[in-house]
Amino acid sequence: MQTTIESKESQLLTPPDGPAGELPDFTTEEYKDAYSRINAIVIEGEQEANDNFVAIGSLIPEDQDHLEGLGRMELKHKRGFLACGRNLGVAPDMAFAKKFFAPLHNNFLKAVKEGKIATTLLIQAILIEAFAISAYHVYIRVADPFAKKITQGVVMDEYFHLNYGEKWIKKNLVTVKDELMKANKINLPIIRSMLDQVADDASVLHMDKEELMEEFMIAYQDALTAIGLDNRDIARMALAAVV
Ligand code: PL3
Ligand code: FE2
Ligand code: FE2
Repeated sequence: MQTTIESKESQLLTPPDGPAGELPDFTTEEYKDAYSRINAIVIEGEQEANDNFVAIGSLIPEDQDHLEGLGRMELKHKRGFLACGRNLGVAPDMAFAKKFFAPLHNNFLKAVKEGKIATTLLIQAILIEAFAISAYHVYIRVADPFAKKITQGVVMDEYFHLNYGEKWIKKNLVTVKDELMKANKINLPIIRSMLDQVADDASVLHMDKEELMEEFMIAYQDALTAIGLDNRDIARMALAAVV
């Protein structure tokens, strides 16, 4: 068969075989039911991300304006995901999403009260942002065309948020390393359990759990490298997800 440039391009655009690569039927009740929880999780996650960046701004006065700017980006993301649900005729289950975030959110609020900046940044700018980046990457491959466009715009911004956390922690690493390790030991297992909780609904959206975990570990380990940690520290931190 003669291969034209055009057909090569379309091969590249064809998703891989298997359920995670095929587009789901966005109109079924099963899809909409799963979407009502996943959509709520991202809406709540974006709202809490705004609140968290504003709270972190109160702890780092010299960056307050910048952090409030990051928060405003999160509110824009929230509006984008609200539109995704509306577009599919789905009402987000916000009560479910609030419960989903509660353990991590409570730890965040406690760290703010105690003035533990590194812990707040680990939770919001590293763990939550890496979770969002990985989930959005996987979702983009199987999203409806409307949501795909919105999510592509959002994921670019999330790297910017991750980058803020990386830079602050890197600059202060000598003094905050112990706090960072302790906070990671407590909060990485919570992220792991959030992933477990979302896996069944995600698979209805044709998002594969292994792929989600893989993407998360890439974003998380890249962030730890950018912070200036060595391979041994990174391995030690990542192990908190399994033990
Ligand atoms: C920070 O900017 C955002 C925090 C959001 C956390 C999202 C967690 C994602 C869970 C799985 C969602 C799959 C994507 C579906 C999008 C409708
Ligand atoms: Fe966001
Ligand atoms: Fe973000």
